[in-house]
Amino acid sequence: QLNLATFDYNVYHTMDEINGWIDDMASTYSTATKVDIGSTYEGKTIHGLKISTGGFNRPAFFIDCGIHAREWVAPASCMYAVKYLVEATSGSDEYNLLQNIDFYVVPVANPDGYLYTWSGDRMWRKTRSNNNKVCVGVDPNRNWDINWSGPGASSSSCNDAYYGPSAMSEVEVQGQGNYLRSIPNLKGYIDVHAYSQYWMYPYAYSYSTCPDDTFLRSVATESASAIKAVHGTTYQSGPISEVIYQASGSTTDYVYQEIGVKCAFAAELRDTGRYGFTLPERFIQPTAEETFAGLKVIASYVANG
Ligand code: ING
Ligand code: ZN
Repeated sequence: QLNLATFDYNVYHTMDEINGWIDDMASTYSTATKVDIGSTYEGKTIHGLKISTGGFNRPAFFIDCGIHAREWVAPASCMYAVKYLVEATSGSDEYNLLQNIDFYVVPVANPDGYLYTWSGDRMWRKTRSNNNKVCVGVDPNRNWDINWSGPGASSSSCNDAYYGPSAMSEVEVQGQGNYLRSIPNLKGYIDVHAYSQYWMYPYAYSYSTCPDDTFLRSVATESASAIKAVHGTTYQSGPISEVIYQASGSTTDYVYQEIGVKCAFAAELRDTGRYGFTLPERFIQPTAEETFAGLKVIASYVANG
């Protein structure tokens, strides 16, 4: 067991430390419950925390982090988000949100990959599955059954955007899909990546505008303003395909189109490339603070149906 009182949110943590922290959060805070999302290729369990003050089938907001192993500021910021939620004091935005909605936070959605960034290759992105191909690993953000193997995904096992041997081939993706479908009133979803400072929404797989473009554009713009208000950081907002690039088989598109969650987003946190994936630890706190402001905007729409 760790000591939560001295837990340092401003350093990057190992997979074991994060799992210990999840246990401690669940045992310390009555609003936090440990949830198991699924398992990994190497047999680990993907853990998350549900933060809820009760109620019955409240609208749920699922915050998915660390799907890509090397994007360390994403898990770190999501752990901060959990801290802010469990420590919410009466009258704060987060306190009020917790009267109406449930949060699910998965700090590390790709534990095998994350472990490997600590022990093998700091720049690893994918899962660690062995598909008897030249290279190991599948991009879990190209493996979903939404325009699978289409534009913006690679058929080469050695490519970082390898879509895998079949749609939903990755056990991590299967587990997460099942878990997301099992949440009775899922109303919001965000996939948190790094880096580039973008706040985005569907589609990734197509350049056409999604049916909720007007609504999602306004929510994303409002999130970017809320982010800027914290530390002056500029985030660009818009559809994934337009802002970043076309990408098939992504989680956000799947949750939007196949699960039917209107408030589906994807974020790219700091920075814009100076440090990239190896963002120094002194930037964790400001990144987490502004990210939480953006997340609260989405949560407010989840709360209001
Ligand atoms: N970028 C994301 C990627 O998977 C993305 C961009 C987000 C694509 C959401 C599709 C959906 O390529 C990084 N940095 O991983
Ligand atoms: Zn990513």
